[in-house]
Amino acid sequence: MAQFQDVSKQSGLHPKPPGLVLQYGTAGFRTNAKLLDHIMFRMGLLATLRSKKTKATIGVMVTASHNPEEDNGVKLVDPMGEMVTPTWEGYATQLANAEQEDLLAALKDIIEEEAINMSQEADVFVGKDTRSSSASLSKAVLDGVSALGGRNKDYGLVTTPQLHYMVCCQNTQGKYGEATVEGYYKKLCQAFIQLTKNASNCTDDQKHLSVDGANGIGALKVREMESYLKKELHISLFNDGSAGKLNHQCGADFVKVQQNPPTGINSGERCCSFDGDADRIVYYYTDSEGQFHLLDGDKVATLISTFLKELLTQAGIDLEIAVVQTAYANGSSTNYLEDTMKVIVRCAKTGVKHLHHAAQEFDIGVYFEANGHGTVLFSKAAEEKIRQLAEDSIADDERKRAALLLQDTINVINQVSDRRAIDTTDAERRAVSPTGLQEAIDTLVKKYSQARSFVRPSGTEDVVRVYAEADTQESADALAHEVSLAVYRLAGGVGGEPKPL
Ligand code: G16
Repeated sequence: MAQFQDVSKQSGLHPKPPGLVLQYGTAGFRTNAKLLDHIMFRMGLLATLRSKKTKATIGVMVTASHNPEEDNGVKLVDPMGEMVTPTWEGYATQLANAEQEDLLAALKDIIEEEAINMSQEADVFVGKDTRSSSASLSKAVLDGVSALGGRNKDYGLVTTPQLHYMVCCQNTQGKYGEATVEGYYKKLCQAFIQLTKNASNCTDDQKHLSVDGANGIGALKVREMESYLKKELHISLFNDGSAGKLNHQCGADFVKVQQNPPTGINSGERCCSFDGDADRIVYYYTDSEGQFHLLDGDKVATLISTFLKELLTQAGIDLEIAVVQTAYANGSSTNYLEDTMKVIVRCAKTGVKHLHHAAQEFDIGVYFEANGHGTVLFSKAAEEKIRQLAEDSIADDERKRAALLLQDTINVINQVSDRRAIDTTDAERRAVSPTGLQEAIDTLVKKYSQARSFVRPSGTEDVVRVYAEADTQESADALAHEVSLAVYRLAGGVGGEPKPL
């Protein structure tokens, strides 16, 4: 077939280094940018197949998010703006690792397995972050799309949530919004303005926010969005990419891990940080005694679910709210949600796709990873109940006002989503291999009060992540160090023993 001739020809321009094996990780492929040209071309091919299969537009985002500048990566976006389905993650790995001479066979295997009609048209939306490698890598994606006869729309520099939004708008024929960057700003900002107008007692001070753009795409896009906010929010932008390096000493991951403000921000009140593709956000402030306070994903989920619960009570609407967390959620946030807020709490594996899936089971599913990824999902039935009340001419004013606030909330939330020596179970909270590691962790945890610890291989970086909590910072740091040493010894660590924190 002519299509496959193009693939053969074009793939020669994006050759795979022989023997290189890469896995589709937590959020796609991610490694040093120099190793990714063939992956990008092949993900262009795969996105085209996925589009033919689903008869819908598919998204491809070129970004390595919170990773250092020299890395890059790719995330695939499914028709409703969610992360690509797990079966296709498997195909992505197969296609990525096929040696050059086996590429066509690997492609045909997927076509056969999924019974794809190759005469079906295909559309792929492509976006990229500000990394210097992103321009040529996104070009490789576009080459892959055209090699299989797909149509593409190159959105250029966009945040990951913006690309998810475009895909969802396109596949809902504009019902979700207009599939342009301007449409995105208009939809979100109008809802935000409405929400702040309806919310009582919003002072001028509360309308100011310091934003750390992580020297990445988030900074560019916040600048663009500012005029749509019509002075309802005054933004001071830091780490805007004009001087510093992407994610270096700044950004959501830095702030969360270091529990400190980023370079450039003299954190007073109301600050927030994005990550490198602006799909994470954490908030923070420093109190009058100079103490730094982080409002991470756990805290954000708690605040949002409290807010929603109050509105539902005022509106008199009976809807089930659940909060989905990961093993990284601080134990006291889980207790608070369950015991005080009386909301259902579920634990899912790390990765937005897992949380998203779990959140879809409820009328309202609030999901946040502690690192700042998250959103709120409203079921269609929940949206409908809220809409009916908002439009009900005989409902009393307080109930209607609550319903209108809930509607604004729905609109302001972008609902679309989203080492190997260690193997885990129980939503990654317990290690099953290597032998003896979980027992060692259990013994160490018992030495401390209110302590919890777990380890898991990262799916985005070549590291093992160690989580520890305890009643004091010193104990948590000491436990983290002891668990790191256990991992190092039992799982064959490299690069010298971990140092105390
Ligand atoms: C991605 C995923 C997140 C995950 C993070 C870290 O985020 O979308 O769900 O929490 O990786 O994953 P890991 O601990 O496996 O390295 P991002 O912002 O890096 O794309």
